Amino acid sequence: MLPLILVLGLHLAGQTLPDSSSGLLVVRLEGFSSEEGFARLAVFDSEEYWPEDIENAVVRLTSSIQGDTVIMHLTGLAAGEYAMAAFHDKDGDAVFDRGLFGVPTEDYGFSNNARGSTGPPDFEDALVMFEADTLIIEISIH
Ligand SMILES: [Ca+2]
Repeated sequence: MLPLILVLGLHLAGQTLPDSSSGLLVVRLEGFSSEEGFARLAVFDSEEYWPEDIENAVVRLTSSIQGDTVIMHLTGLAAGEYAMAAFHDKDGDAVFDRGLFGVPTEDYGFSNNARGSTGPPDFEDALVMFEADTLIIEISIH
């Protein structure tokens, strides 16, 4: 076994050490009611734009939907605290749609599965710590 361990050790030593942006963020969105349209995710590092000003999100991801679950992978995100908002863009117009009195007409969810009492949850309640490692987040869409 010793030679194998030695070879493995040398191999690891030759790799680039992880830096602050080498982590992998995996976001599992579940609970889609149909495969219509797209799943959209926005990652925020500032309360200023939370949660609907997605033009100013750090990262925006879009995926087609198969079954009731979507898994998104994100690399290159700097370590830090982030809050995520996701929604089911059923009509594919890239807008989180609302009906009368601002009531959402598309399903949505937030990191930590945070819920607000009368509106979106507080930014702090949805914050997750992302470090230079793999982080798996699950968000229920409803
Ligand atoms: Ca829409």
